[in-house]
Amino acid sequence: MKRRSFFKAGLSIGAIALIEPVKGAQVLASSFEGIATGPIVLSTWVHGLEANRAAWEVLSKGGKAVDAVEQGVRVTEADLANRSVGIGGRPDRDGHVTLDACIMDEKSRCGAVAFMEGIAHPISVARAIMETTQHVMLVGEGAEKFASENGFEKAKMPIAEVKKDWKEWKKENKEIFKKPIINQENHDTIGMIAMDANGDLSGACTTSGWAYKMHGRVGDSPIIGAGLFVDNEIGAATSTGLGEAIIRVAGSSMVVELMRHGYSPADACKEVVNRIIKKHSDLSNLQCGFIAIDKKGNYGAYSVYAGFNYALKTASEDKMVDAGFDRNW
Ligand code: SD4
Repeated sequence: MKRRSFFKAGLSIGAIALIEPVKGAQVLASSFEGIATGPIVLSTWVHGLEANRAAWEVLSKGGKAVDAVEQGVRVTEADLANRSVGIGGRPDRDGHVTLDACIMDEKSRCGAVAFMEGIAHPISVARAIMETTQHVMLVGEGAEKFASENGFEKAKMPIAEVKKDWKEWKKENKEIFKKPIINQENHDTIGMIAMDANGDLSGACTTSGWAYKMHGRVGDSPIIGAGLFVDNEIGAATSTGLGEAIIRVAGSSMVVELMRHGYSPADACKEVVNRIIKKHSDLSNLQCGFIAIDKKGNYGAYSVYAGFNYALKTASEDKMVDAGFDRNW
């Protein structure tokens, strides 16, 4: 079924009352979607507010979206209080903090790192892979070697407090396959998507992944098409939540593809969430959320469970917005 985007460009952001429906069209607007004129940046979760402000430093001066998203998520990577991204991230079950990140620009160029340890800013390594190599993704030791050879800052992980928590966790979870949970307390990945003054789109996603995961596990966040996708003709999307479920539906690329076929960003996110719901008989602790923006500045988000929100920044807005959701916890 084809859906149209029912919003007329040129109006303000966010709230229902500010969105003028195209004559005769059904009004689908709600608090979890809206439209922006001019540059816009969206990112997952509340740490996105600070990250968006760094991105805005770039966007408000006429800078490129790709620079904005890199600068933006670096703030979260450096935030020692964030337990799912960068230096303050939680380790896997063996005590290693393994980092995943990817970036994609308006020319559909992309770069990614996965299963990389000891480097402070995985997103910048991903960008360097995109810009200076013939490859898209480097993992593990190869990514670390590339990062050291190119002078990227190192960092000791896990930090002391996180190591202490992990030791406690180990004591309580002696069975090897005790399932760690990803739920409303165990998230914080940052996915950021932006449109610059030129109308170009880019995105970035960075995480230390599912806390206490199996050593070697890689989630959706560094996988182009799963954790992030940008098509400058259509739009951009990024995700957060249980990576395994997002990979199964090629989540972010599917959101963009649905927008290509006329879905609004919020409806595209909802459709992909519905596919995830259909494919899983056990939805306990299965939180996944998507945020998306289209080429006209429409934006929206949707998640399996309540509680997912995203940070929005434009010339006139700087706020958190609750995503639409399928169910309560
Ligand atoms: C992962 N999607 O590694 C990430 C985790 C996440 O907020 O988003 N946490 O599966």
